[in-house]
Amino acid sequence: MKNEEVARLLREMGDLLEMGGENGFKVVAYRRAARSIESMKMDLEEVSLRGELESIPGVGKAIAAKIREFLETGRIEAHDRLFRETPPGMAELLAISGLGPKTVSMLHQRLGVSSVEELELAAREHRVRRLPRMGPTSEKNILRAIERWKKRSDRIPLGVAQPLAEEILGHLKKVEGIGDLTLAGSLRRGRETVGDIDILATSTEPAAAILAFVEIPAVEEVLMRGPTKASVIVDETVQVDLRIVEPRSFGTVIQYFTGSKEHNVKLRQVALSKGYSLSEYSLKRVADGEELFFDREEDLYRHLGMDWIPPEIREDGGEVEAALTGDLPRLVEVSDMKGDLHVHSDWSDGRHPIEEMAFAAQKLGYEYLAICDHSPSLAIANGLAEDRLREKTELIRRLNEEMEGFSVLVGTEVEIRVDGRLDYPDEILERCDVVVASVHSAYQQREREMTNRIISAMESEHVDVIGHPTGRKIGEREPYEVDMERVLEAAARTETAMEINAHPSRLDLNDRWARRAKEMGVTLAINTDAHSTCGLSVMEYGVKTARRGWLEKKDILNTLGLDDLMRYLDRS
Ligand code: DGT
Ligand code: CA
Ligand code: CA
Ligand code: ZN
Repeated sequence: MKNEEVARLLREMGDLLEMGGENGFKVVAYRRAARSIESMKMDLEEVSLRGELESIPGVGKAIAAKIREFLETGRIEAHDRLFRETPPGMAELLAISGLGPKTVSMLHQRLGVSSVEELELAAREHRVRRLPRMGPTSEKNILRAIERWKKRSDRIPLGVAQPLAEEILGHLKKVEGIGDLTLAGSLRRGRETVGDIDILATSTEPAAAILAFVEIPAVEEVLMRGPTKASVIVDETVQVDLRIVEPRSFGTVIQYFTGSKEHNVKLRQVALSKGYSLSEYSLKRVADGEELFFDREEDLYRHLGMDWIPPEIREDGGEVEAALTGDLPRLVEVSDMKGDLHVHSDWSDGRHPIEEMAFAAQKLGYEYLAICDHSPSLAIANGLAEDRLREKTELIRRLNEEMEGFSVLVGTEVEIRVDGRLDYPDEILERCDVVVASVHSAYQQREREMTNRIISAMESEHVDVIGHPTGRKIGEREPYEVDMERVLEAAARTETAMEINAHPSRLDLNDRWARRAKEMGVTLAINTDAHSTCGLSVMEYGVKTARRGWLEKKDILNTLGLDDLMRYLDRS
């Protein structure tokens, strides 16, 4: 689907124009077109083929021509030109949170600011507070946002790295001579961000394998190339390392390169205590220097007197001790998931109709899907007024009569308002099968207020799940200030499930809080928050996060079959 890319470019054009001092209809037109294209269900290519581009709200002759240009050439020349004409530092200013194009334009015109450094200086010298609509507080906020921007990590989100890695594995799999092939490093451990992509393989012809690797079309640069290993760059900034390994030590090598470093240190201690020295390639008996090789990881762990440890928990968080005593958890798996309790449809800000979401979920082998559209106060996401929710409920009832072996559940993602009240009255919530309650506003509240706000939502007997409980977006937005220990205590007491939002930019709760929640007796739910049928597939990231939090099937609400789930939801 080209829709998202086109919408992004058009929106960027609006921003760039506005930064350049343009205002009025042109800026508005680009944004309006971007919005309609984003929420459109049909593929732009198809619309263009039918000659109907101009029937899209906000798209006139000029914008339609630009869309056609993109569909034919993959670029929009006017966009590239605007980008070239904007001083490079200014586009970067947009990445400072709280700064929109209008403010950036004013900063440029009044203070001559065209880079983050210049903005920082201007704020420190108190020149910013003298501008219209600015003051000491906004100056302080800008400085704080700049600090955060400087600390932003260049680590790659799991949701970007995993598909890239799979694409590369797909190419390598077809190369002559390659035998075993696996991911290693933090990506195999399922960390929420990774420094690079580590791949290990065996091959009867290492040189040919390395050659094939550096020639994969996605490779943009070759950093290093030797007889058995190479490092390349894909997707502008992502480093991929490939190592070709001897088959007889494959198990030992993948163990080493899967890490974590801390886990490996602990494992070497265990080896020493049993009279072995563990290296990258082998296990050596200290007494007589005899070297043992393992082609499978399982055999290495077993030889050290322990169970095989799933990569996700190899972080020196007690897993080595548990493996030695046979007390490892049986971690939850994607195939344990029986449904998804938080997705959106085109009734609010989702892209696809309820039927399509339901069919897609059924195809994944689920038994149920809860359609949780937004509530009225989230107007930008087209939240549902009460009568529309009733209408939607009717539609779901009819749909359920048609579907076999699958149930669509009536849900809502209800706003937790600033004061902790919910955005629908009790009699509406009562009629929903599943109520997810979430915070989408007033992120700046103080910790006490935010904590109490979420806890009061949990006190409602209708609330089943707290959605994305800390509000963070990886690399984009810090979690809001909240006393999570108190929230989890309340979750245990009120028997409210905590969500692990599986969207790779959220993963919220994160692995550590998920583990803490389990310790405190809280039930978790792993939900995708899908806004389209493709969005359902991010479940794997949520499950990885749950596994990193040591969670088992029994800790997770939506591993229950439909009947057990309904009994659980109806209790009170
Ligand atoms: P990343 O890439 O920063 O997300 O994290 P990792 O864990 O993938 O680290 P990376 O790519 O530097 O190395 C992959 C694995 O190799 C790492 O998890 C453990 C192992 N390793 C690398 N360097 C060392 C080291 O100096 N000591 C030990 N014990 N293991 C190492
Ligand atoms: Ca790595
Ligand atoms: Ca590496
Ligand atoms: Zn949502």
